[in-house]
Amino acid sequence: MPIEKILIANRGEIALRIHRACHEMGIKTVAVHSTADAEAKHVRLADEAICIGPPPAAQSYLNIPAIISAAEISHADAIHPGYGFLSENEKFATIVEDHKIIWIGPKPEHIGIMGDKVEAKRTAGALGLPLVPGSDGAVEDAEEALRIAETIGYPVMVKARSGGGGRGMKLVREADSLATLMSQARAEAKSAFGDDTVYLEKYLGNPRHIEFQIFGDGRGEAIHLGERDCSLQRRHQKVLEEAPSPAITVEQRDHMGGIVAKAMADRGYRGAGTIEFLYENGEFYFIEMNTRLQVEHPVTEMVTGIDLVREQIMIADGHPLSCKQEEVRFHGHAIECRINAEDPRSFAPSPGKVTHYHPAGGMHVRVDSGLYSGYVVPPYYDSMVAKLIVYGSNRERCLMRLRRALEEMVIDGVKNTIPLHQALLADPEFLAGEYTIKWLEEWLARQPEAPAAAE
Ligand code: MV4
Repeated sequence: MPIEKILIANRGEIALRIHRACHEMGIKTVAVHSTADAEAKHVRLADEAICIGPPPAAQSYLNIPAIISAAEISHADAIHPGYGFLSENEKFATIVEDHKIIWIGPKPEHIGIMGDKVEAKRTAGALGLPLVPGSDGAVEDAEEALRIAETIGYPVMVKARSGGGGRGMKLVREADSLATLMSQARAEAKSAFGDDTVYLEKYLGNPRHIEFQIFGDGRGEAIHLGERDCSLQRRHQKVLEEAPSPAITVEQRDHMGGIVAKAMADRGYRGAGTIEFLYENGEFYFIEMNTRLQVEHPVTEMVTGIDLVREQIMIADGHPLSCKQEEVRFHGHAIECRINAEDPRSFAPSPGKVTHYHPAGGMHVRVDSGLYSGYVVPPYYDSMVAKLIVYGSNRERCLMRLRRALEEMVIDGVKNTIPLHQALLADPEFLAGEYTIKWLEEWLARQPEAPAAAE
C-alpha cells in the first residue's frame, strides 16, 4: 500500500511546505500543533489537526509520546519531521519505525553516526572525503592535545563531539591557553550535551561555508544536487543562501559532488542529506553532515527543478531515485532570504500581530511562509517567518529580481529583516559574491545607521 496519510511533526513554513508536497501527491495530512499554533496556516489546511501540548516545544513538538499517539489515532502511514525539533533524533526515528510507521528520513543508525561529530568525521574520512587536519578521533587529555596541536600548527579549534552548528567550540591561538580552553570546552559540552568528549582541528581563518545536497535510495544508489553557499550568517544563524556558490566552478561542483554522492552510495544512505564543507584557498574540508531536509533547500529546487520533499516521500515509500546523476541539470541562479520577525538592527525578536501581509510574486519568485494578515507570531519559537526565494538565469539577474521582490513584500505589525536584506543588496562586495563566513558580522559592525530607518 502506498503512503496515503502523512503526519507532519513540525510547524511554521516547513509544515506548510510539506503539506503542499503531500497534497500535490494526493496524500492526506495530519498537522500536530501546540496550543500556540492553533491558528497556524498549515493547521487550517491540513486534513486533520491534533493539539499535542502547550507552547513550550519540550512539551509539544519534542513530545515523542504525544506525536506517536497522534499518528496512531489518525492512522497516519508516515511521519515527516521537517527540520529542527525531532528531525535528527535517532531515538525518535527508531520509535517511529518500531511502531510500523514510515519514517521519512535517513536510517536511524545514520542519524546517530552523523550526530556524533567524531564518528561522522571518521566515517567521512574512510569514505574518501577531504577532512580538516586534526586529531584522529577524541582527545583524551591536555598532553595529547598539545602534541597534536604542535604537529598541525596553531591556531586550533577544540570541538565537542556532540556539538555542531557552532555550539561547544573554542578557538585556541597558542599552546599556553590550550589546557584552560580545553577544560572550558569540556565543561560547556558536559552541561549542554551531557558529553564532555572533545576533538581537535586546525583552525581555518576565513573560509566559505559550502554544502552539497545529496539523496540516497538506501540501497546503494545516490546522487548529488549541487551545492549551496551558506557563508552569509550571523552567530551561526544563516541569513541568505545561494545556489550555485559564486566561488566555485562547474568542474569543482562535478568533482566534489561526485565524491559525496559515491560516499553516500557506499554507505547505503537513505533520503535527503547535506554534506557541509569549509572552503578555503580552493580546497574543501568536510566538517559535518546533516541528516535532514534543510531550511535552504528551495534554492536547490530552483536550480534543479526537483521537488526535494516529494523526493523524500517517494524514497521513504520505497521508490528509486527520480533521476540519475546524468539527468540532473543545473540552470541559472537562486537566492533565498530568510525573513525573521526581528529588529533588523539589534536582531531582538519581534513577535506579535501581523496587521498587513503581502507576499512578493511574479515570475520566478517564491515565498514559503505561514503568514497571513491577522496572524499572530508567537514568542515561543524560532523567529523566521518567511523565506523569499528568487530565481534568475544568472546571478546578476537573480539579484535584480530579488531587489524587486523585496521592494514588493509587505509585513506590517512586526519588525522584520526585509530592510537588512535590502541593505545587503546595495553592498558592492556582496553583489560581487565576495564574502566568507566572517563577512556579515564585520559588515554589520560597520553599518553606521539602522537599515531599519527605511521602514
Ligand atoms: C570551523 C571553523 C574554522 N576552522 N572549524 C561553526 C559551525 C560548525 N558547523 C563548524 N563551524 C566552524 N568550524 C575549523 N577547523 C569555523 C567554523 C565557523 C563557521 C562554519 C560554518 C558557517 C559559519 C561559521 C561561523 C563561525 C565559525
